[in-house]
Order: sequence, then structure tokens, then C-alpha cells
Amino acid sequence: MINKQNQLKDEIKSYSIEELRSLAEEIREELIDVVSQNGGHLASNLGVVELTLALHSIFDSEKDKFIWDVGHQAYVHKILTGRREQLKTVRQYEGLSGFPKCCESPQDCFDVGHSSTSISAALGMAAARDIKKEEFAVLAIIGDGAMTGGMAFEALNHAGHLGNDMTVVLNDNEMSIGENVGAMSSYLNTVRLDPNYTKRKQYIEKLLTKIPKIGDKVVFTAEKVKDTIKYLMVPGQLFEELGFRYFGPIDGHNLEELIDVMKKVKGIKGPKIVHVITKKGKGYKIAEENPNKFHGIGPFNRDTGKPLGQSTNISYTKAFGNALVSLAEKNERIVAITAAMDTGTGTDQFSQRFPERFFDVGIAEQHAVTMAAAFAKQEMIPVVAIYSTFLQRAYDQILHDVALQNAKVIFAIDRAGIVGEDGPTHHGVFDISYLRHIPNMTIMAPKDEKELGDMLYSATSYEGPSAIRYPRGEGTGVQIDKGAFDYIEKGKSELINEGQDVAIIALGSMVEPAVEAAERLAKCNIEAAVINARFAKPIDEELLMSVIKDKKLIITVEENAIKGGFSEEIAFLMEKEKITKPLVRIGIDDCFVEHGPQSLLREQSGLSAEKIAEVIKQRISDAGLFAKVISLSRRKSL
Ligand SMILES: Cc1ncc(C[n+]2csc(CCOP(=O)(O)OP(=O)(O)O)c2C)c(N)n1
Repeated sequence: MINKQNQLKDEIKSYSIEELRSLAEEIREELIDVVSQNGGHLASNLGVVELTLALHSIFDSEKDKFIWDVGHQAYVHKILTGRREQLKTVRQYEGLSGFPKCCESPQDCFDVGHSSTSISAALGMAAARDIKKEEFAVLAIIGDGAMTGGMAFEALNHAGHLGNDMTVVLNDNEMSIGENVGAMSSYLNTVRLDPNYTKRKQYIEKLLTKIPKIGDKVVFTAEKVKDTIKYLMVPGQLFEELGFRYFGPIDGHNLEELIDVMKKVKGIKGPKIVHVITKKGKGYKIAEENPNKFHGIGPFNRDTGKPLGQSTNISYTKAFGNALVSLAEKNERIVAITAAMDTGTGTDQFSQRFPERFFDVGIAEQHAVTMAAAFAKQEMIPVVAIYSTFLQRAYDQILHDVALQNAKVIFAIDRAGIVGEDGPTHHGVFDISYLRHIPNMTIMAPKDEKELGDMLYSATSYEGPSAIRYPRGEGTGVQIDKGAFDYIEKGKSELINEGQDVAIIALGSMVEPAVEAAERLAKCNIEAAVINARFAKPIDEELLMSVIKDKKLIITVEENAIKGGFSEEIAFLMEKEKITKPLVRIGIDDCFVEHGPQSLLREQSGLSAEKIAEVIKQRISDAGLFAKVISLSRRKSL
């Protein structure tokens, strides 16, 4: 895939600073062009143009390991490592991934998409290198947002202890997706705000070397003095205490300074941290002024920054945010917790309305869940809003801290199902599987955005933990009366269509295509009953049994991995009730779904109305289930 002849990373090693500067400008233009057309992570990439050029000027990514944290900011790295031409395909189906991907280039040495993994990965590579007595540099490039994640702290702690040669490049733009939170962020702020820091540090270090070392007591005192002065005067001391040599803060848009420091760092062994200050959205005024919006964005007009393509219906995220605020207005026990994703999860509205009941914990999903369990123990009603894919991080906390104590925590699981262009690191197709087997857990999925509000409302009066999973994107456009909710009894499904031949049991986002599939089948004289399951657990045994007992074929449809998914619940029911009718399970196969448009990926995974109808018809015909259908199945289209 890589154009070996023309890798910019090799060419730039002989570039003057002037040439690098003009390349930086060219790259910025390309980034804005491509992302305005394809969508993607613009602001973070614009912020690391000079940093990436400096790293590639000094290190060689064919030998040295560049490990990007989260990986959303690696577009410039892709441009420099033989993928400049292909960048226009980024995030498109069969095009470049929006994240580092080893199968795309050997210079992407570690697959990523989730936050705070880079220092662990760097340490593993450095330790392996040292055992094998090889020689290469290892760089973890991590943002200040990703630095709030527990894994980053765990890895720093361990790396300082092991002492392997590696460099952490801390790309500090004072932002996570939105404003960064936490004590680490405040700490970095004190370092960042001290313009005379470097000069003072050099002066103090010179001074300290002059303290005479005569006799134990004096040495001890001298060391104490050194420590105290250093602590007071060296803002990077926290990292030094952890066993890292600290360099910085460095202007991340000053190529000379960056290159100079990278050269120095390359010559020093052991764990090092280079603290680089960058500006998110640098060079594109609209993004600089609104870095949150341009963190991850769909296609937009590059002159105005306005998104292209208007949605007609409100999104599930927005519907959730609205319902949460309405409920919290009447119930003071409701608190909302998010892990660095207030806008993404729609909790931003809640945060403005009820700041004292809102908690953005940073990129710390595990902590978010345990904190929620404790809120529940104190009779509060915590709503934890986290994307399906990121909640994977907190499996043990859900099991050990929430479910085991039957704590009433409500999980609002956004982006459940196929998300589209962000690809396999972000598809939320495992949450039913990782939640279903946990005792005490209730799992729901609404058929539309109104039902999402009803489920949230109902969950506030269920006992124990519940999870509501809903997809990325627009709702169905159903009418919602603000603040008016219908109670859904726990475990109660809804029969949408009667039909005497087959039963389609659909969950959440799959109810709409299932209804459409039934309409297609009806044209072929196949009568399909459609059930809106609503609950993946507990299931509505009574209603399900009444519908499926006399059908010739039972079909389940879910936007989750088939393995461990909702269909297993139906299979268990059929086994228990000794129903031997054929069961067709439609869902995500045992594979990772690649990136591309959400609708295309759904179609390819067999989750469109057309595909559902085709499979049912095929199955009926293969098994010769009933005569009227066999003859009809010879018709070409449904
Ligand atoms: C475990 C996990 N939680 C949440 C996210 C969503 N996310 C992607 S980037 C990001 C912010 C990263 O901020 P930072 O590391 O400072 O990078 P920047 O974009 O500011 O350069 C978040 C929260 C994620 N990728 N992984």
C-alpha cells in the first residue's frame, strides 16, 4: 500500500526550517480539504502538524516505533509515511482508516482507537526490544486528555520503575474533546503558564551542581535543599518523581525548538517525557475558535465551517439529553456522569442546567462506573452516559461494583451498534454480550427516540442496574411530548404486527427494518408477526411464547454480535419450552466490522430490511417450510 519511493518522512530529513514551515502549511490545507469532504478529526490533526514533522525529522518510523494515543491525530503521520495520495480516502469504505492500523502500514505499529493505551504499548515494545537486544527508539505520543485515563497513570508508574529507554511526548492542547478536567490538567496548566520556566530550570540545575558534597550530613542537607528547590522551581517535577526526565514546556508550533529538543532527547537514555504545548485547530480559525465542534466532525463547508447535509429528525443522543433534563427537573436524586464525552453523549444540556449534579470524570470509564455505584448506595440515581465501545473498559466495575451489590445505576449506552466511519475500534456491537450474562442486569433497547425517553423514565423506578442501548444517528422522527413519559413494565415486549407464518423478534434499532422486512414479505404472501422485544433481558416469555408457538420459523434480529447476543436468550427460551421450530439469528457475525458508511455496513452485515427479508425467504425455501412460500420464493425480487 505504501509508496516506498516517495516517503516524505525521508525527504524532510534534509529540509531547512523554512521548507518544513511551508510543508506544514501545505499539509494544513490538505487536512482541511480532506476532512471537510470526508469528515474526521480535524482540530487534533491541525494541532500536531509541526510536532509530527519534528518527530519524523529526527526519528525514523521504519525502525523507531511511533505509538499514537487514541490515534485520531495520526493523519499527518499517514501523509509522511507514504499515504499522502490516499489521504483523500480516509474513513471511506475500503479507504484509509481514521486511526493507525498495522495492516495499512508497518509504520503504524500498534492498532488503536480507544484512549490512554500508548504508554503501556510503548513500555511493552521497549521491554521486548531490550530483552532481544535490539536498537530502536520508542515514542508514545499522548494528549493531555488521554493522560487523564487510568491506564496512562498505571503505565507511567510502571515505566518509571522499569527504566527502559522510551519517550513520552505529551501533546498538551488544554483540551480533551471539550475542556479537559482534573488535577493532572490543572497541574499541566501551572507548568504551561510559566514562561520563564526553562530558563530558571537551567539556572537552578547549574547552581545545584555547585553545592559542595563534603561529609554525610552536608550531602544529606544538600540533597534535601536540591529536592526542595527543584520541587518548588521545576514544574515537571511530578514526572521526575515518577522516574522520567522532564523536558518542556515546548512551543509545539515552533519547529526549531521542537527539532532541537527531539535531537537532545534522542541522545539520552531512560524514560523521558517531552511536554509540548499545541493549539487544537491551529491554522484554521473556525476550528481554533471551536475546537470541540471540530474535534470529530462530519463533512462541512470549509469557508463557513457549517456542516453539510441537514438531519431532519433529532438524534437519539439529543432525545436522551432532553429526556434526562426533563426527568432531573422532577427528581433531584438524578445525577449524570460522563467520561470526557458531554457533547457526544448529550449530557452537555444537563451539565448546564444542573452543574452541581453533573460529573465529567475525564477519560476514566472505570472510575465513572464505580463512582456511580457509590452514588446509588447513597440513594441517588446515577445515569452513566458512555458509548458502548468505551464502556467495554468498565466490565469489572459493572459486575463487581454495580451488579453484585444490585446497585441502581442506569447505563445510557450511546453508539450501540455499527457506528460507521470510525470503524472497528468504535462499533458498539458487543454490549449485549458483555452485559447479558451479568446477574441483576436489565438490558433495554428502544425502537425509536420516544421509547428511549420512556425507558429512561421507567429505569428510574426499576430495582437494580439497567442499561439502555441506542444507536448513533437520527431517530425515526416520532412525535415526542416534552416531559411526558409512558411507563414500560420491566420485561414487557410489544407486538407490532400479527402474522401467522413467521415471527420476527427484533431489538432496538432493528425494529424499524424488521417492520419493513415484514412488508416486503407480505408482498410474497408470507405473513410475518413482528415483536418489538424492548428487553434483551429479562425477555417477555409470555408474549414471546404466545407468538412463536404456532409459527413455522422464528427469526431474531439485533445490532450486536450474534455470539452472546439477544438471540441466545430466545434460544434458551425455546430450549426450555421444548420448541423445536427453526431459529434464524440475524446479527453481527464473529468478525470485526470495518469502517465505512453506517448504512452500507449495516446492509453488508445483513441488517437492512431487504437483507432480513431475503434471508427469511431463503430459509423458508431451503427448508421447504411451507408450500405457498416455496412457490412464491421463485419470484426474483421481494
Ligand atoms: C476509552 C476512551 N474513551 C473515550 C474516547 C473518546 N475520545 C476520543 S479522543 C478524546 C479526547 C482526547 O483528548 P487528547 O488526548 O487531549 O487529544 P486531542 O484530541 O486534544 O489532541 C476522547 C475522550 C476514547 N477514544 N477512548
